[in-house]
Amino acid sequence: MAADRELAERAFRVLDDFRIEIPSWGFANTGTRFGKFIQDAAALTIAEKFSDAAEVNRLTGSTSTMALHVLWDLPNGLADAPAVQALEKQYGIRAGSINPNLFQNQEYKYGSLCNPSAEIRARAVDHMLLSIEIAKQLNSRDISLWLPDGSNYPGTQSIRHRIAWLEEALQESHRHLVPGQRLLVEYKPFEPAFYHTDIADWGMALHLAKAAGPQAKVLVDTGHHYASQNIEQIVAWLIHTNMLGGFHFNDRRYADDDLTLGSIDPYQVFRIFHEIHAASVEGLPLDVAFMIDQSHNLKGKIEAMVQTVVSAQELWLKAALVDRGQLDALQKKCDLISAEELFRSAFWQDVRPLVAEWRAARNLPVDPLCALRESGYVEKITKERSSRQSSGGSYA
Ligand code: RM4
Ligand code: MN
Ligand code: MN
Repeated sequence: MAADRELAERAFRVLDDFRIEIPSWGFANTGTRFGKFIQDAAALTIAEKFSDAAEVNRLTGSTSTMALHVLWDLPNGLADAPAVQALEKQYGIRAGSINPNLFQNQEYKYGSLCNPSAEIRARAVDHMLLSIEIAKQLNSRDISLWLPDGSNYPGTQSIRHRIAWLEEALQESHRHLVPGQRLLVEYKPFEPAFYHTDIADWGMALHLAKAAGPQAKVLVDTGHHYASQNIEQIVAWLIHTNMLGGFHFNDRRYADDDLTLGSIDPYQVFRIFHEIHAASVEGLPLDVAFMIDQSHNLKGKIEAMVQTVVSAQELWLKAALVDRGQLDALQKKCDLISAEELFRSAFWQDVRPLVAEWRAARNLPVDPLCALRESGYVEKITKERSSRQSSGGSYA
């Protein structure tokens, strides 16, 4: 009994500390490069995105910030900041990471920060600076840069010149950060470019973050790896070098699928979380932003976000429950079977009753998905929003 109490208390502490940021674009109509299936309940305005985010936070208790994408959420730049601040107050959700958008302008056809034209590069840097200003206004700590730049045909661009332009652009952006702000550099192997991508992997992102300055770190989007890449090893390296800034969580089967976290390979999320817990127990410096980067073309958006956060809570707790003292001893002895069994058992342990206990203790709905269904929220917004939905438009 006492052991049960101790376990529950440990679990409660782990879950109390768990925070994961949800993306505004997860509530909007988004699609694949082939098309979008419009959903009647999708959010059309930033106010609706805040409202949906508040609902997810009410149900899960772990998502008090929402990532914003500059062009989609603040199309008028700084002029939109006061409206966002009002929504923060109204809904009790804070603006989270600010995501520059360097992938929609026609002039970025041959690149943004890496465009061979100095004029276009300068305009892309201006957008970075605007994003940093917006982040300052909104008290957002992180600017998360995902860069679409690259080329489609061999020999058509100087890969090296583009590296140098990118270093300059990131250094210039870094000069505008205030203390405490961070520039997170995200990588992705391909798409939209299909021959070379300027920030294709964690090595390139690590170099660029180091070149940019001390407030720049690497962002790992779990969907941005080739099949069978060992992501937890990349995470371990980034922790070791104190360069891990944050995550975009989602799952993948083929490429950048943006599927629900843990829906394809929950063991991988567990292994990533294990690296973070292990480093934290060892007292290593860690300052890692957990964010979700998912958009659902087919699933209901709020349901999918709740499902995602619940999966994250469960996997985070499972990984926290690995007996690290014992694991360390087994690793040192090279007792492979016992070490693996200990590790695997934590993964297979059903923590759902513990999470439910925590929810009840914190006045959260014990079954968030069921509570969402019973609340009538989705029906209500479906009625309110359906007549205004239209097809087409940009990605989000
Ligand atoms: C990219 C990348 C970025 C996200 C956009 C929408 O593939 O993951 O982080 O902002 O998609
Ligand atoms: Mn991402
Ligand atoms: Mn992506």
